[in-house]
Amino acid sequence: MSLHNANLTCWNCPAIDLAGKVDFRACGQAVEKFQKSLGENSEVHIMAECKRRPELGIFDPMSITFEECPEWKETPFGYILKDMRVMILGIDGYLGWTLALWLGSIGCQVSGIDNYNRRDWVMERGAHSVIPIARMTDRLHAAREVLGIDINFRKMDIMDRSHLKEFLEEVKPEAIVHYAECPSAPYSMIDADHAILVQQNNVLGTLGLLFLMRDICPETSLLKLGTMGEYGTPLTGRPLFEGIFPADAVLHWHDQEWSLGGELTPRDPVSFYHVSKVQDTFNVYEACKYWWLHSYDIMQGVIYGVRTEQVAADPRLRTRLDIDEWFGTVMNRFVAQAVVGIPLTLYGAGEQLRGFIALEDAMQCMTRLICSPPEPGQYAVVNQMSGYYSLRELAETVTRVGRKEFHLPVKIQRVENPRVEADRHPFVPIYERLPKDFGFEPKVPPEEAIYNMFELLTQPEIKERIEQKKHLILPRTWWSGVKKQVESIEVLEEVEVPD
Ligand code: USQ
Repeated sequence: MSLHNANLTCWNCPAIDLAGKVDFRACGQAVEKFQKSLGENSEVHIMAECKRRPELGIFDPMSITFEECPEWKETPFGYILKDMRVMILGIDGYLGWTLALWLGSIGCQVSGIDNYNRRDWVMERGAHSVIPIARMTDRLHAAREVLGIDINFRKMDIMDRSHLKEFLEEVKPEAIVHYAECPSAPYSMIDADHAILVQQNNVLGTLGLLFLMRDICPETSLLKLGTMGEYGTPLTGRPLFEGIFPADAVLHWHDQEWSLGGELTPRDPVSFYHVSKVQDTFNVYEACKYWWLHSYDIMQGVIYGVRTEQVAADPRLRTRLDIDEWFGTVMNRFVAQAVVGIPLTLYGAGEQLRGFIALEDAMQCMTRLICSPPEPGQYAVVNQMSGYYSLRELAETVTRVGRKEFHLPVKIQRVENPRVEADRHPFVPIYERLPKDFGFEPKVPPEEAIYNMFELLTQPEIKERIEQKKHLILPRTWWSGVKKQVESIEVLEEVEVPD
């Protein structure tokens, strides 16, 4: 079967040099449509050069496919540029470090920056990664020694544009993965200082990056992490399309109809952190429009898990895992709670529905997207999740695995919900593009990721690290600004755990 990106052409390739050789009207639209709009006898042709194969001279970028080009090689995730230069912003984080090793293992030349903000923010809250993580120098050393991966790392703040400019000029990345944001909703809701810090770091960091890309590497594809939480959970049950209304969506009002096709869908974020992601959406969307940047906005569901082959290869290569109220995502928190005997904390009714994805599956999606760069000017969106569940269902799954496989007396409790969110609502996420257009197949069911987490977190050293931070599990950050720890509403003693 042919790979999902076999028929893409140099038009999508980051090695192309389009400057001055392309009609502006070609950008942001399908090539076929553009050519048709010019008419058969048009004098306008899209011409380009290749940065990797200058011997081709000036040529029609639609004439060579990835499958035909010797610079693209086959991998299980699609064709990928040989030694593709991928820069990861936020390379020291939970996702960034995992992706660096993953991409290195399939032959990418990985570079990255980080200013250790995540380590600092977690420390500021008095918490720690319950999986101990090595210092960056030791991580880099271990990556070379154990996996033979050389990572070009610079300690740098994304806001330091002059140094980032130099690094971009030096590396000339062919894809940029942008993870350099503060990922926490509760952290952004602590007080004004934290809300401002999160929005400044996320929104202005991204905005500065867009200008640098315009000036240095406009052909590079940008993979920017958004969130499913940008959409909120509309009580009408309107489907959560992939960022943009599909061509056949229609607004019907006062006996008239308008097409919504191609417009951004409404956003209804659920914290000041989520608002920062919505602002990013607009900034990236505009940059693609003004400067022909190529971008994927990746609306990722709640992530969980600790395992990929590479991070499991050596204790020094492990990625972080947070379980405190600010930086721990719900599934990771549940497993940690189960390990130290705290009843799993369902906020409110526990009937909230969310999209989820395991760490390893998220890595697969990112790789497939890196392999299929968008067209010039294209702002594309994917909803990156492998399934959706109610929090109660997940708590039951954690309970089942914990009791059956690890003989732990796991219980579930309902606690006051410190957030402002509907805890009973319709939820119709559309997440078709990754499987349909990019060949994504989820490989890790929740049970398996939960099992792997239990295996690691029940190790005495890690269990002890969870015990040390037990007091940071019950939340105190209320969206209302109230200052108190949430109270338990009930412990669901006799919860039936279906097989
Ligand atoms: N929740 C509980 N119990 C807990 C922790 C959380 O019931 O102990 C509930 C929350 O009320 C919420 C849901 O679980 O309804 C998810 O909470 P979360 O803390 O796991 O995730 P969230 O704050 O939504 O943010 C996380 C990541 C963020 C990402 C987002 C994807 O931190 O970076 O953007 O997941 S999404 O949720 O789809 O927006």
